[in-house]
Amino acid sequence: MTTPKRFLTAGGALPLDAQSIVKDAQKELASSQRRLFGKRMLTLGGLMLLSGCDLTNDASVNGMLRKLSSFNDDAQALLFDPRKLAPTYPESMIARPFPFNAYYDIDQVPEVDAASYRLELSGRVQGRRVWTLDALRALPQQSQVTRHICIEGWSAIGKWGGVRFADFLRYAGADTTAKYVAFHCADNYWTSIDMPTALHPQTLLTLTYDGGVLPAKYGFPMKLRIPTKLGYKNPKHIVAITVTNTFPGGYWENQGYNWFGGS
Ligand SMILES: Nc1nc2c(c(=O)[nH]1)N[C@H]1C(S)=C(S)[C@@H](COP(=O)(O)O)O[C@H]1N2
Ligand SMILES: [Mo]
Repeated sequence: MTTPKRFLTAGGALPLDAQSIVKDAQKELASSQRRLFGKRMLTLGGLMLLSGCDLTNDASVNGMLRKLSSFNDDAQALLFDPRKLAPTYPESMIARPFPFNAYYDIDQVPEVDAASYRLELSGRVQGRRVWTLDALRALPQQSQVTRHICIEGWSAIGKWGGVRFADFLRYAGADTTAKYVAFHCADNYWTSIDMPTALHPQTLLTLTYDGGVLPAKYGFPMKLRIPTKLGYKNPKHIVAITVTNTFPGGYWENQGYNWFGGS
């Protein structure tokens, strides 16, 4: 019988089983990543070689977990097909009432004043940097019925309407060759997306929900609705948008949620 390999730090045996933690993280990798490597799973040993990690201390374990996560981001970005559409549904399938979710309770929802509201653009933007709600409402609008999927284990079909985000970026003179678009929200939430997703035809800067003005709980005055991404990549109450080549991270992403967050 072989004894399990122990991992030693300068101070002695590692209290946590480094190898099993990394193995669990590896199992979590999306099946998309397996497709990328054909039928072969990248082995733990292979990843250790690639990343130079030896898993002998906490820093090394954390480094490996970060590697796995960014590796997953890269794989998802490579596999993202900018023309592939998320499913759409008949209006009869809309969930009523639609669920509310945020990192706080519903009685903490921010109240944004419509008249004084301004959407501010920064970074790689040549054109108009300050937008009122009326200016946004004056742009061509469209709506779609899609499924919102939350990582916490629920999904619901809803109908959102607004401006195609790719069009908005062009109206604003944004550099669409930049890598990222970041969003800051009235409740201090923030997230960011890759440019191919920003330009996806179903990514909408939405101002309405189910035919009416977007209610406060669903993100008044606007929610970026991205049906190709998980719920946490769909920011509500957006007040600032930055077009940038510097990786911006996000509220949940910086706490370990996968940054690409494809659904
Ligand atoms: N500003 C802001 N946007 C946010 C969040 C948040 O807490 N604040 N939560 C996200 C998460 S995890 C989900 S599932 C959806 C929920 O949107 P809903 O309340 O319209 O269902 O909003 C996303 N966008
Ligand atoms: Mo979510």
